[in-house]
Amino acid sequence: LFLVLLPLWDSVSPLVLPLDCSDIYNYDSSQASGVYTIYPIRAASAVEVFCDMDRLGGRWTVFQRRMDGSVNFYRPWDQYKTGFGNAAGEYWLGLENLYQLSLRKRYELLVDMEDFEGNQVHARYSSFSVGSESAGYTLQVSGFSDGGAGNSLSFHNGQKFSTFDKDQDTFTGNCAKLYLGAYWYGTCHKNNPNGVYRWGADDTIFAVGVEWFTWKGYDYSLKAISFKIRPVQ
Ligand SMILES: [Ca+2]
Repeated sequence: LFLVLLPLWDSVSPLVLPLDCSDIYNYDSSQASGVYTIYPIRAASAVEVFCDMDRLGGRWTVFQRRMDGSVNFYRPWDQYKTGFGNAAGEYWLGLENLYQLSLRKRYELLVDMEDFEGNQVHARYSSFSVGSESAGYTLQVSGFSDGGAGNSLSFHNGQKFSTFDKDQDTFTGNCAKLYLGAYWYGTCHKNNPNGVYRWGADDTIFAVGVEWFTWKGYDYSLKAISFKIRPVQ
């Protein structure tokens, strides 16, 4: 009897490594927003992440965050694959982690953003997943609902991820080099969250900033943007 019950008990125990912030919340719903360790792949895959336990019911795993321009996001493929930055500040969780999470659960996506005047808007998508590296870490996103930001992401649905040293976009040129970011570029972008942090309105170089076109256009670089996912219940 003990041998039968042990796995059942174990499956709801905090001793099981959390896959994402939703697991952390479900073990203890009093947990505050902050930095936690998750295990998107297996025990050896420990990675620090910011968990948003407040917005729209919480349980969000933040996989991209810009907030102060402290981290350089113009980085090569291997770093976008594995992740970089600081979970307490600006960071990218990593494409392989996103793929592994997508394998295990069905996720929704929330994109929160803020300008330098203190305005806050969001865009929400009821379905989000990232494919395997051999498939180019292809983005699948659908089910838009507007929180004032407009829909700048559906344009990128079905696109592979590109960095300056790995051009997988559908443009004749290299979108990552042209717009100084790394993203699921098509021909090229309607949002550029991994672009140059340039503190607000700036039209000196076209569309290279941290932008969300349907909210602020191509000549305004946002103060903050974050991409966060949680399992669909
Ligand atoms: Ca290209």
